Amino acid sequence: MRNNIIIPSTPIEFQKLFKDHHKLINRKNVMETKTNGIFHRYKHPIITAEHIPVQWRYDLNPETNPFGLERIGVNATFNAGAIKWNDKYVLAIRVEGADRKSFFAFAESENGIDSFKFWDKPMILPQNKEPDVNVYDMRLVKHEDGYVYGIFCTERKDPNVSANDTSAAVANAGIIRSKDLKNWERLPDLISTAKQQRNVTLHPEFINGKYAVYTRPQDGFILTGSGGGIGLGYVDEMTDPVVKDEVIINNKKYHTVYELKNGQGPSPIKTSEGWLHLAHGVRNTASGLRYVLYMFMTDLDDITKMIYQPGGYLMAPNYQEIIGDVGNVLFCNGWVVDQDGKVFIYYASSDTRLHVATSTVDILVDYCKNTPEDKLHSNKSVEAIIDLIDRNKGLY
Ligand code: M1P
Repeated sequence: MRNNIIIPSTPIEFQKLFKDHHKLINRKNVMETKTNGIFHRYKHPIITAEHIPVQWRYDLNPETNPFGLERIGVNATFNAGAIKWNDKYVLAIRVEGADRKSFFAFAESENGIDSFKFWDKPMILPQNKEPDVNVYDMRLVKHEDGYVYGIFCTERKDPNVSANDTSAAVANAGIIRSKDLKNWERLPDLISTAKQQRNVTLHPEFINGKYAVYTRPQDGFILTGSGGGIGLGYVDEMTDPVVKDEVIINNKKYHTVYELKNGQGPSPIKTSEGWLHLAHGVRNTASGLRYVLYMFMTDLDDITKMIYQPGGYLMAPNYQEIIGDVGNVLFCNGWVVDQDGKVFIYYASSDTRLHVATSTVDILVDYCKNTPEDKLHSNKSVEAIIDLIDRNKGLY
């Protein structure tokens, strides 16, 4: 029986956990040299479950944890809202525990590509009368009214199904706001005519004195049903967030990368040529849903008007990103633009880990303006290639 004796953990073993964690979070990231010119990926994911501080997961007291066991497991870190705040790149990360509950935890970095450090504690979200069961995918947006808004999905069990149905849920947009990212005020959840809402975010400027919100009206929890598409509606006061005059500005469409559903990513970036949008598009395949990132631009004066939409995707999961808890998924709800026009795209792969890709405003505008649009027929796609070949004659 001697071989079965378990030796209690000692403080030395905890020290190793801290040492390994320190090494991981201080690891330098490296830009991948292979690029299509539009964006650069980076070698390492910027946040994984292993980046979660040791003291959030372990009871470090040998008296109460004699075997040195992990007490609270973290399953995944993904889908982060992003903002530049006091010269730091700050992320509101979706952390999913081993118990499947998602919550938000903030982390910051000096350079936006590595050494992200979590703030002291994860966030306790202020609650409304009906508590959130699960929360995720926060968009952070600095609005011209002076507040930073955090708009996220709040999920609760569907009250209108039989007691046997333990998985039907209702999703809506929860709203908080702050002036310092530390003290948050909870506002009422979004009030719209759709049965469910996900992927909601705020336009950073007033439009005719009103708040403009990007929505994704949907009938069901997974499938959008008769709803769907990226919507835009108007709210008089965020303290009474009733969406009025909602229109669909970017619909799902047959035989595109957003055939089944789509959703606005982070709030759009203002450029001299229009508003840059990043979104996700979903289609069905024999191996399940495939989520990719795509872009479009809307008019500076009329934000309901699409001015450019390149065909196809900007980013799709690569061979490492394709595997995870929910495979074949890229999702983005946070990006940051620097004064010099550099863009940091914080995207997650397969609902498991968080990455960064970099580009610039000028390059993304050029990409939107000059990539052929999807003309919805194979022969039209071939015509675009032949047009390019002809224009390239004598150039190679
Ligand atoms: O699992 C993929 C994504 O599914 C949902 O996105 P959508 O509402 O567009 O289908 C969200 O749960 C998202 O968090 C998740 O990454």
